[in-house]
Amino acid sequence: MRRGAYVTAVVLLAAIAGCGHMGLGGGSAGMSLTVTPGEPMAAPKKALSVEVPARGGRDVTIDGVIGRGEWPAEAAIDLARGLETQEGQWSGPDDLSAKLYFMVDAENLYLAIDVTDDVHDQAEAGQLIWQGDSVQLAFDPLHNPETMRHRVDDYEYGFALTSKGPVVWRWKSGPGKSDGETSGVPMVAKKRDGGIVYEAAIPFGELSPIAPLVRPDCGFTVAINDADGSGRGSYLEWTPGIVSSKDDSAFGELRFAYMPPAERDVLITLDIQRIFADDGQDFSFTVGANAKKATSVDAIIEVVEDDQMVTSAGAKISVPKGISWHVVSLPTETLQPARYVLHVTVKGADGAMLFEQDFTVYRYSSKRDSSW
Ligand SMILES: [Ca+2]
Ligand SMILES: [Ca+2]
Ligand SMILES: [Ca+2]
Repeated sequence: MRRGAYVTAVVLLAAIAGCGHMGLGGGSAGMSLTVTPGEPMAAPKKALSVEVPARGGRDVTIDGVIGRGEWPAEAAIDLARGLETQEGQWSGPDDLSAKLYFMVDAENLYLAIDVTDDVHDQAEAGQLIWQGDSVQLAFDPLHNPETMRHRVDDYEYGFALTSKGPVVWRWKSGPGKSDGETSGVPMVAKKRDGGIVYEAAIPFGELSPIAPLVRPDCGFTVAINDADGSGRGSYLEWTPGIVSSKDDSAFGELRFAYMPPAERDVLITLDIQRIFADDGQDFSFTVGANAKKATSVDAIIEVVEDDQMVTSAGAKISVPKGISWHVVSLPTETLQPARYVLHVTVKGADGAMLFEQDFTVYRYSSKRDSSW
């Protein structure tokens, strides 16, 4: 029943907003959001950084063959020596080395991995493909590294050429995605003389919340595993963070070429900055926008407790042409200490929904409640 009450409230708000009105924000609720200029989520510039060019007019065919003119002439990452090896079995670049090529457009991250390897050996076809010839790719979409573990937004993908053909495996998936073999990523692996080529187009829907049209970078690293007939004998890693420990603070990064939004006037990404708010602290969000031309968007935050809307607040954000960042803050002085869900929506000037997500937050009072 209480869930039903919340759904009704959301529908009501949608109906009001659909009439071009700001909805409940600034009405009887008496709360308002403040908007200040922001910065992209803090991401220390990494020592190892790859500039990913826009695909532009290049035609990419995912066929396991690096065609003439298909990819940039220079490899973005060249793994020509064993950064780390197991049991000292790496005998040189002909045993294992790899070149990686990247491109980006609004839909996909394109990736070609040209691996030099003397013996193809892949006996698995599932989660153990890392034990044979394979590639492991790790992404930190929000670029929020935390030492020694993958966070909720992170992905770890595997590519392998198995007895049943090319396999794309996900050991770690981002929010709302399932682990295991995935058919959502076109990938072809094909042997060549003295090696193998993996070619893939990873849809950004399979890397969410990576959003290159708004957020220009993400954490990234790659490991190439080599078995030559007796189990994984060596591997190459661009940076640590995959093989010996899952550590996204050790990753390098991808920096995506700027691309103007093609289909919509404005694209929005949004991250929460504070989940726990003490007395005097706001709940705040970083909003990233990429606009074809200067415009404005409406941010609305509904505060929900036990599926009942407590209050809501809205604000208009002026968005300049190009990429811009804004901090939206929700004051908390009228909120009693409790767990809340913030239902956040951002709508365009025409009322179109640009962003919608729930965030669970905690209001507490270290003065009033010593149990914290
Ligand atoms: Ca190709
Ligand atoms: Ca080898
Ligand atoms: Ca091999």
